[in-house]
Parts: sequence; structure tokens; C-alpha cells
Amino acid sequence: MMRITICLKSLEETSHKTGRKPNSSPQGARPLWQLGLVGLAVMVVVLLALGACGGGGADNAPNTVSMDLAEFHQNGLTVKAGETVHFANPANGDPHALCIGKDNQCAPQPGAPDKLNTTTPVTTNPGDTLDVVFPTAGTYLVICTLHPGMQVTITVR
Ligand SMILES: [Cu+2]
Repeated sequence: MMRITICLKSLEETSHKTGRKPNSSPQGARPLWQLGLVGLAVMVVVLLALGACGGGGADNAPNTVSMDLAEFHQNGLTVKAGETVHFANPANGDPHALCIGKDNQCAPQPGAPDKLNTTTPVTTNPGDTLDVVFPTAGTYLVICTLHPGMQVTITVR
């Protein structure tokens, strides 16, 4: 949501800037062709801005945490109790070993999903998606034991 708002804001700013170009024609009236050019320029800027904001792929999928080479793509994700979080490992990624944890070690926590609430991490290979249901409200830190500092906070409401 935040991202969309920022994108719209920057779009607005961009078009303001374009619109406030110093008026170069003598009587203040612009020839039609010039207006057309300005319009075209605005359109190009808008399209570029939209393109820049649009990329993100799997991150835009609901309840999905993507994995990069040695980190999660997001720092946090909020879901409702009972919803499934999809931990997506891209085909060109690295293996990751996930569990509920702390300080780079698995550390089971009451209320955390059984699947990740183990002392032995769950391995995901490139191309895998690990679906985990978070049944209980709380804040859970999912870590990767292979990559120090690789963690994502799942907030369940
Ligand atoms: Cu990892």
C-alpha cells in the first residue's frame, strides 16, 4: 500500500514539474504542437514512473516472503491468524534452512507453526515454495540457519 502511495506521489510531483516549465512563447499562448509535445512528455514520464514502481514480482503476491541469495526480500510481513505464508525460493536462488529462531539458531516458541517450530531447520531448495499456516496471534521470527542475519518477522493478528 505504502509503495503505491509513494509512487502516486512521485507521479504527481513529476507532472507538476513538467507542467511548470517556463513559458517560452511570447504571448503566453502555446502553439498546439507544443502542447502536444508537453502532453507526450508527461505521458512518457508517467509510463516510466509506473514501470519503475511495477517491478517486484513475487513480492506483490499476497502473504509471500521471497528469498534472495542470503536474505529474505522483506523484513516483515503481517497476516491474520490461520492464514498461510508462502516462503518462496526463486529458481535461481540458494538453499535455505528455515525455522522459528533467534540469534541464528532454531528456538521453538509457543504458538508458532509446528512446521517451523523445530530444532532442526526445514530446508528449501531453489524453486521450492514452503507454505506455512500461522494459527496463533503473535510475533514470530523466522530465520535461516545457513545465512547469519537472514530473518523475517511474521506478525500474526
Ligand atoms: Cu538462507
